[in-house]
Amino acid sequence: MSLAPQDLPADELARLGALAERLAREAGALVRDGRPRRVDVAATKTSPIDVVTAMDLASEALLRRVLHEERPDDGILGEEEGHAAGTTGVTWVVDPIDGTVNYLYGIPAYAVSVAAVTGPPVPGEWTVQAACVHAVADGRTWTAVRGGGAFLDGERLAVNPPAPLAASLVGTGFGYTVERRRAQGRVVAALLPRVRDIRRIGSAAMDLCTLANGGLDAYFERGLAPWDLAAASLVAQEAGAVVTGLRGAAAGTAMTVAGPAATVATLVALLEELDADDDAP
Ligand code: LIP
Repeated sequence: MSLAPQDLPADELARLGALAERLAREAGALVRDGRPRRVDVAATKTSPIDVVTAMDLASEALLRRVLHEERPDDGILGEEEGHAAGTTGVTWVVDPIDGTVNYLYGIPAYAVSVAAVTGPPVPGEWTVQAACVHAVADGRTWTAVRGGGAFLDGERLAVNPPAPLAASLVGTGFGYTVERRRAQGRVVAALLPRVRDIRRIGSAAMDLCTLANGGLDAYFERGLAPWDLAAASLVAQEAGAVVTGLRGAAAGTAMTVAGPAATVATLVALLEELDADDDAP
C-alpha cells in the first residue's frame, strides 16, 4: 500500500520520535542543572515583559547543535533563532524553554518542546509527525508519534470525557502586550461565570499536555507561536483531543482551542460570539 505524502514509514516515525525525546531531555538537563539561583533577563522581544534569558539561548543552541550532528539536512524553526530551511522535507520546530516567565520566577512549570513536522512549518499547513514535551522541573515527559498515541512517562493517555462547560476546568494564557491582555481579560471575564474554573499554567505546551493527561477539560489561547503549539498539539490530538481555531480555521496564532470534540464545539461557538480572535477592546 503506497503512503500518502504526509505519511512517513513507521521506522522513520520511530527515529524522529526517539530523537525528539533525546533532544528535549538533553536540553532539559542543561536548563535544570544550569539554573542560577537568580535568573537575569538577557533581552526583551515584543514588549518589556516578553523576556529572553541566557538559558533560552543556550538551550536552543544545544538543540541546533545536536540536530546539525544527527540530521544536518533537516530544517529548524526555533523561538530564539528563527527558521533555517532544510532539504529533506522534515523541519524541527523547537521551543527551548516554553514558560520562560515561570523559569525566570522559579515557578516549576516550564518545558522544552520539540516537534518534527513535514510540509511548510506553519500551523494549519504542517503535519506534525513526532513530538516530545519535557517538563524541566519534575522531569515528566510527554511523547507522541502520528497515529501512535500519546504517552506520559510511557503511560498511554486519553483526554477526559466531555463535560458541560459549567463543569469544565479550562486552561488559558495571556500575551505580552497591553492591547492583547485587555482583549483577553474581556473574554475571560465573560467566560468565568460559564465554566467550572480557569487555570493559567503559563506554558502552552504544558497546558495542552495537561489536557492530554486529564488535568484540564479544555484549553484555549490567542497568540500562540508555532513553537508553542507544534509538539503539544500532536500530544493532545493523539490523546483524543480536537485542536482547532475559530471560524473553521486551523489552530494557530489567531486562536487555539483544544479538548474533547463536544466541549470544543461549545467553547468555539462561545469564543466566536465573544470575538475572542480580535484584540478590539
Ligand atoms: C508562553 C506561552 C504561554 C503564553 C505566554 C508565552 P514563552 O511562551 O507558552 O502559553 O501564555 O504568554 O507566550 O514565551 O514562555 O515561550
